[in-house]
Amino acid sequence: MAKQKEIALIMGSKSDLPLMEGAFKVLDEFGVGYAAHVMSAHRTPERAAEFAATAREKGFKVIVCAAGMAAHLAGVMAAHTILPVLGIPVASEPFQGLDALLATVQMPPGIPVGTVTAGKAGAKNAALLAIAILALSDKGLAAKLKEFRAKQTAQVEAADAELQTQLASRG
Ligand code: RP5
Repeated sequence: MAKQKEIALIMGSKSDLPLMEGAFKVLDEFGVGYAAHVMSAHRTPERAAEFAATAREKGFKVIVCAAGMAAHLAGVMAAHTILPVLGIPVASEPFQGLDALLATVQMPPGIPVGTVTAGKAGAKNAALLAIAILALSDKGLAAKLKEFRAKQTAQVEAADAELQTQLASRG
């Protein structure tokens, strides 16, 4: 049986795909099912609204949106669903993502968007945050998330140990 797609990854343009690949990678590593689509708050407004309005009944639990410039995608999606919506601001010229950050994060009270780090780190963090939301009701996923954190901690500690060895060898 096909895996239930629990996370919807929506990008405002196909040009956002290289960034969104980071989210695919994390979700693949955790074995979480997802769907990915190109939809725009401005270029395909009806399609974006319809997707958000029907996402919950289709079994999605979190919607992640990546968009640049006047990044209204996450906000528009959030306006049409009670699912948690996470927004990744994408950097573009000439404001290097500050425009997308403000458009994504500055939602009016009542319609929240969980805005993550801009750019590539944001794609990874959005996937991890979506996993953390699913892990509230999925013990297997919670265990994987703890394992991920422990491994990450060990990597940083190993990097520090390596640095200390290098510094010591300088005398
Ligand atoms: C946004 O505008 C997209 O999310 C993309 O980040 C940006 C530029 O879009 P393209 O001109 O590359 O299609 O809607």
